[in-house]
Amino acid sequence: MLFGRNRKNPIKLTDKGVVEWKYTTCGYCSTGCSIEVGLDREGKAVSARGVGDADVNRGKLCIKGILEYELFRTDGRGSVPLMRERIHEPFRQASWDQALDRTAAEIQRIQESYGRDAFSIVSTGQIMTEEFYTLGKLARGVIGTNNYDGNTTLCMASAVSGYKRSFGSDGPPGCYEDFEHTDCLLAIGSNLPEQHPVIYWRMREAREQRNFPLIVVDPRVTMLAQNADMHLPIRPGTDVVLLNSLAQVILDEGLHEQAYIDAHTEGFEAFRELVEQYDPVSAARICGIDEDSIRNVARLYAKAPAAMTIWTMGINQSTHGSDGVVAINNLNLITGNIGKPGGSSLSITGQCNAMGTREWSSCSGLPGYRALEKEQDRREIAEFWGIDEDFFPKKRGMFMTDILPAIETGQIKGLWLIATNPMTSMPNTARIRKTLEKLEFLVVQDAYADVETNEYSHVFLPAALWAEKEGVFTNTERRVNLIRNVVDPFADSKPDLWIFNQMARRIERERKPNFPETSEQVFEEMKELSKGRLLDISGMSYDRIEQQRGLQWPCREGEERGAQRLYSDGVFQHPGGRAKLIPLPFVDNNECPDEEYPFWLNSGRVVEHFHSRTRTGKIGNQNKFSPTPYMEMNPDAAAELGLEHGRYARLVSRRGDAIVLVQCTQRVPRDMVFVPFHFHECVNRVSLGLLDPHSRQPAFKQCAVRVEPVADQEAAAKLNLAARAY
Ligand SMILES: Nc1nc2c(c(=O)[nH]1)N[C@H]1C(S)=C(S)[C@@H](COP(=O)(O)OP(=O)(O)OC[C@H]3O[C@@H](n4cnc5c(=O)[nH]c(N)nc54)[C@H](O)[C@@H]3O)O[C@H]1N2
Ligand SMILES: Nc1nc2c(c(=O)[nH]1)N[C@H]1C(S)=C(S)[C@@H](COP(=O)(O)OP(=O)(O)OC[C@H]3O[C@@H](n4cnc5c(=O)[nH]c(N)nc54)[C@H](O)[C@@H]3O)O[C@H]1N2
Ligand code: SF4
Ligand SMILES: [Mo]
Repeated sequence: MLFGRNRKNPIKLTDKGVVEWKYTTCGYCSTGCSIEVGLDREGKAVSARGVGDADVNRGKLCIKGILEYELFRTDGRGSVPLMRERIHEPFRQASWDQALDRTAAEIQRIQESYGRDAFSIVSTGQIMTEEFYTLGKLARGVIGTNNYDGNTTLCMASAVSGYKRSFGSDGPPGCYEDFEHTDCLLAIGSNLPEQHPVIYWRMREAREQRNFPLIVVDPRVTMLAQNADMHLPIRPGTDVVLLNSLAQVILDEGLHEQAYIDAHTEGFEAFRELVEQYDPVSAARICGIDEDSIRNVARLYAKAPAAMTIWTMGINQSTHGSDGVVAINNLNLITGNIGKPGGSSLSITGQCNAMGTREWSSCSGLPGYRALEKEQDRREIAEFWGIDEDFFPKKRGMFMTDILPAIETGQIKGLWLIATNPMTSMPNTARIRKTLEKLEFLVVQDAYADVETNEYSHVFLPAALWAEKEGVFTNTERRVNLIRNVVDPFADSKPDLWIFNQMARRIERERKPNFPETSEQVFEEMKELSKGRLLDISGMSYDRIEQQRGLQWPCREGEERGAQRLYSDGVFQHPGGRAKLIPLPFVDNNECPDEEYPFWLNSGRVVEHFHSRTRTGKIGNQNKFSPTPYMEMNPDAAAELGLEHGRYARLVSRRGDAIVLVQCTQRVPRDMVFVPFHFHECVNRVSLGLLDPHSRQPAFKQCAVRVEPVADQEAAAKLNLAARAY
């Protein structure tokens, strides 16, 4: 019977007529999977497959990577430059010369009228590293504005800040192979199976071999939590308290590595004194994790021959984001778990090239992890670029989250947005809208003309996307991987590199750096600047990267492969070479639930969508899984308010409101709702985004809301549909 049915409907793979496979790297998340895109006889991208001998993904891809080749034909792409005198008027098509000339003229007008820093630039984590380096050269070396940052302030700023405070430099010290050596894995505020599916698969494979304990800290019962040995449903925003308490138990019970602490760290006494206040009984009252669980986890972690911690936005997007990262580093320093196989503080990065911007964009300083604050760094770069050292400011300027308020107060008059969509991704949409409307000049450079932020622009520059161009990305484990140019740019869109180079020609300055034309030439220049530094890439070349399916830095000239881990020798980047143990007192400064707003609002992501959905919202097989804005809500809480699964409800905060579909699930506790942030006019209409004092990253994960039933379901459905945008 079964045999017969199978014969009738045999599984058949469609022959898509692929005649050539081209090597590239996925452009969504920071896992960094190697992909081959299949081209048919007409050169059209028709298929994709994971690269089998790539160490990162070993042939696997997630749903986004598998369908990524469909991007080249998605709706809403920018085909020609657009211009208008005033926002909200219709755009008219322009030539590249017209659009670039107008932008250059506006930049210069604003700088001459209001000062150099009155024109601001905000970029992304999603263009090539060569493009980042070139943009940095343009922003710091030609335009000369100090108000230059990226959306990584919404994402990785706390990790960067925490690494710098503990180790003296940015740079995740571990790698994926650490899963194959670890004896205990602590995952904090990270939903790996949905947000980094292939890293999750690597972790699971390793765990099936050696069955090490997995402890997940997350207020939601995520897919990762369901797979854990222990799930700690922490009270939002209190991870520092839990981490201080783990350290307290470890020190109190003498489970720490005194020899490592003595040889490689400083500040132990002050640290020990502070954590004494965080005994498990006191800590449990604040963080909501019972005292015995705290003790058990501390013992498990400290007694494991090698233990590692991974984290993502549950830590970074908090008013204690930077402190949370330092607390993780403290834990690993006192247990001697840095730079050894299976022992690490591994921040799981977000966007495909969030690392590339940290390393090379000059957003937070100068290229190659150099700082504006250091005279020698300023001199080196000024000489290399052939410009005056005095052209550089001596201190970094504003972060993205300070740039927008500075537009509000009139300090900043012009803005250039590159591959970021703050109308959807920044907290408090109403405020962002007013801010953008206030600008004298906004230029939006994006692959999609229908990106929401473009409603507020004077000039739109259509950019080529992903494998329509060539360059490198750096992934979570510091692996530099190559994107080969698979197809031509869509219509008259241009690679971001080309756009930056054109702009450099149009800004008048006495002395200007040289701007090489091809990405490979730019890469060669970066190699030169990386020599002898922590992020040395001088041993790499495009061809070698492709052959090896990605190379990790540092990879020095003449080296066959890069280093898997940093700080294996126990020498850190602070002067004197020691890591710092930093005491972290906790102050509760969140907007917490109260009688009027009784729920925690938590937000994040789902596997099938990427951010503001400019891409995934248009790929049918991805969009169909969650086409409309919705909210996870505990069924008991819903019943109490008379809300039903599948009906619309109104989410209200002190900032605004949003209409969402109620999805009843035990995944969230009774006093919390969770909303994916992928939809325009949705969760960020209500979010607050208090800033971390060190990293200036918004606490997207914590604020207070109430939920109201909606009588007119039909009207709500319309509003909800409007938020889909695509
Ligand atoms: N499919 C898909 N994958 C992506 C992305 C995408 O948009 N879609 N985006 C990429 C990017 S840029 C990023 S930054 C990463 C983000 O990757 P993740 O950080 O893994 O994803 P999020 O859903 O933002 O948040 C993770 C978890 O933090 C938890 N959390 C909330 N508050 C707290 C808290 O106070 N403490 C703790 N411990 N946890 C808390 C949330 O409940 C949530 O489950 O994903 C990357 N990968
Ligand atoms: N409530 C809430 N808000 C959040 C978060 C959250 O968890 N909750 N997470 C935050 C985080 S971690 C992040 S990273 C941000 C992301 O926020 P954004 O960066 O604003 O979101 P994206 O939709 O990724 O925007 C990237 C834009 O770049 C365009 N693009 C893609 N490739 C190219 C290219 O090659 N060139 C050019 N020029 N354009 C290109 C895309 O079309 C898209 O419009 O959102 C943040 N916002
Ligand atoms: S796991 Fe990340 S890098 Fe890999 S295919 Fe999926 S989205 Fe792309
Ligand atoms: Mo992110």
